[in-house]
Amino acid sequence: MLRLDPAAQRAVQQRLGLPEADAFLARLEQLSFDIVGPLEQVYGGVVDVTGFVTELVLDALEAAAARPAALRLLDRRREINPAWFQRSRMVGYVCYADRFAGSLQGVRRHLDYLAELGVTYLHLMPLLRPRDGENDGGYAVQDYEAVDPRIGTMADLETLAADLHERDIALCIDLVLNHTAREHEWARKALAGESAYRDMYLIYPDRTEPDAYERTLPEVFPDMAPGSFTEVPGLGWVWTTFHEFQWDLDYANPAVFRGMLGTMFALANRGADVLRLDAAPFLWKRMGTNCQNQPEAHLLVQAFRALTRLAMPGLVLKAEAIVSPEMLVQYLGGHDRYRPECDLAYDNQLMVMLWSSLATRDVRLAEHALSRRRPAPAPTAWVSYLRCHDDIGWAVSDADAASVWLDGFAHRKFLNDFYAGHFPGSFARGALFQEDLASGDARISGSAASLCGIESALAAGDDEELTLAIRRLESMYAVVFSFGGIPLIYMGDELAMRNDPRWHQDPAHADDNRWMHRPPMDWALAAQRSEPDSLEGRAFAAMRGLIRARRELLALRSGGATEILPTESRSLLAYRRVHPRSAPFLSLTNFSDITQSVDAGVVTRAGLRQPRQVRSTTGDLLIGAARMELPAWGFAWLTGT
Ligand code: OTU
Repeated sequence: MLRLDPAAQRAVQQRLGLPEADAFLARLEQLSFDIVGPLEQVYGGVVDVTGFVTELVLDALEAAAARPAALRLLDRRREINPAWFQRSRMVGYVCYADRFAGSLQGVRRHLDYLAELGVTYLHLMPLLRPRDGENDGGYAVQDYEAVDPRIGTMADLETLAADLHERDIALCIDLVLNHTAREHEWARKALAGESAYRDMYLIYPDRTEPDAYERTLPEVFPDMAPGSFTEVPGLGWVWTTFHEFQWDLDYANPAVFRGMLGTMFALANRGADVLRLDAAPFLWKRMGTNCQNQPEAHLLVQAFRALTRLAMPGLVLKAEAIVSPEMLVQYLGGHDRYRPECDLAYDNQLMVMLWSSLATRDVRLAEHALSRRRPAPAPTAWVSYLRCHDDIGWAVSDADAASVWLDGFAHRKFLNDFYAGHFPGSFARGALFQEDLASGDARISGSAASLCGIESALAAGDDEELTLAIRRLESMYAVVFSFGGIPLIYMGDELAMRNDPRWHQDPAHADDNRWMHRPPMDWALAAQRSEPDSLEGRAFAAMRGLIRARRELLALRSGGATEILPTESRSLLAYRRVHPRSAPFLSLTNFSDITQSVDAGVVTRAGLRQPRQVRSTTGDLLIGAARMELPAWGFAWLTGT
C-alpha cells in the first residue's frame, strides 16, 4: 500500500486546496495497488520502485494542480457516473481534421454537421506535429507538445475541446506511444551522442541481436517497410517495427515510461477525454517471441491507466490492439482476474466477422467465433466499427475456421480475392494491402461503401443493385450499432463515400493504398444529404435513423451482455442484448441476396414480451406470423417489455 507521510500529505493540500487534495489522496489510496503492482513487476530489477513511484505520483499531483477548472468539473461528474462512456447515446465519428475540414478551426465550424448526425464522441486522427514528408498518416510524431502547424495550434485544440464539451461531445485523440519519429528531440539527441537519449530507443551495434529477434518477428509492412530494424550511421541498428522513420521506444527504460506519462497528462489537460493508445501490443520486446502482447505491455498500460486516473479521473484510455481474438479482451483488463487496463478497445473481431459474413453469405463462422469469446469486463466497453483508416487484416483463427469446416488459410485467401474484386461475381471494389508473396498473406484496403458494392452498382448503373448495396452498408452498421460497444462511424460512411480515385497523386502517399479510403470530405456531396432520393440522402438517413433508435434502447448500453441466438438459417445473424436495467433487445440481420425467414420462436428465445419493432430496413412489421421474413441484406431491431 502506498501512503504519503504527513508532510507529503500537507504538500498535496497546499498544492490542490482542501477538497481537491482530499479527493486526490482518496484516489491514491484506492489506486495504489494498481500503480505499485505493475511498476514493481516491470521495473523492480532496474530502479528503486518506491522512489520511482513517488516521482510519478508527484508528476500526477502537478498535472492535477494544472488541470483547468472546467475539466475538473467534468472529472467530478465522471467520478459520480463512471459509466458515462457506456451510455447508449454514445456514438463516435472518426476523421482526420485536415481531411474533414482543413484545420482544427475548420472542425469547429462543422460541429453542427456532427450534431445533426447525433455524434457524441469525436475521434480526430493524429494531430500532433509529425515529421516533414512521409509520416504514416501522422503516426510519426516529431513533437508531442505541438499541434501539426498545418492544422492549427494547441490553443486551437483547447478551444475545440471546450466547444465539444459544451455540446456534450467527448474528444478522442491519438497517442503514438510505441515509437517516435526519428526527428523527435530524443532521437536527435541520441544521434548527437547523448547516451541518456540513446537509451530511450532499442539500438544494437551490429546484426547479431536483430537477426536473433527477426527469427520470430512478423513483419507489419512487408511490402513498403520490410524488416524490423534500420541501420543508422553513427548509431547502429535501430528497432523500427513500422517504417524506418518510426523508432520504437525502449519501455524497459523507466525514463521512457515517465516521459510518455507526462505527455498523457499534458494532452488530457488540453481537453482530450479519450487517448487512443496506438500499437499498444508492441510496447515490450522479448527474444524468441513475436514481440506483441507481452505481459509487460499489459502491465505498462495498467500503470498508465492508474496514474492518469489519479491525476484526471475523467480520462479514458482506449487500446488500439488489432490482435488475434483471444488476445483482444486482455486489453480491457480481462486476464485471469480483472485488472483495470484500458476502458475501451477496438472490437476487431466483430469487424472481421461482419466482412467475412458479407462475402460468404454465411454467418456460422461469426456465430461460432462471437459466442465463444470472453465478454468485455463490466466496467469497460468495446468500440465497434466497420471501417477505420487502416486496412482490414483477417484475424480469423485456424481453430475457429476449422470448427465450421473451413480451412483458415483458404478462407482468408477467399476474403482477399473477394474484397479486391478478383473473385468472379464479387460486388466489392477494394485492393490488396501489403501482399506478402512469400507467405501468401495480404490485407484489404477500401472504403465501406466500395466494399459493400455501392461503387460497382453505380458504375453499372444498376438501381436495384444499388439499393441492395446501400442495405448492406446500413445492415452492417446496424450490427455495429447494436452489438453493445460504442459504435464508430468512419468519416464519409454516412454519405456512402467511395474510394478516393486520386489517392496516389500525393507522392508521400503513393506507396500506401490505405489512402484510398481516407478521402477528403466532399462538402458538396454532403449537401446532397437533404435530398431523400440521392445516394447521400439515403445513406445519411439510414445512419441517423440508427443513431436515434440506439439512443432510446437502454439494452444497448455497454456493460450488458450480448448473446448469439443460432437460427435454422445459415445467412441470418440473430443476437439478443440484455442489460440488468432494461428490456431485452433482439437484432436480426440477413446476410444474403434472397429473403430469409426465421421461426418466430426466436422472439421468445430472446426473452421479449410484447415485442415491437423499433427499426428495420423496410419498415414492415414482422411480428405476429409464425415465421418472420427479412428481405435480402435487411435487418430488424426488436424490443419488448
Ligand atoms: C497503427 O496500426 C495505426 O493505426 C496505423 O495507421 C499505423 O501505421 C501504425 O499503428 C504505426 O503507428 O499494424 O497495420 O495491433 O495492428 O498498431 C496497422 C496494432 C498496424 C497494430 C496497429 C498498427
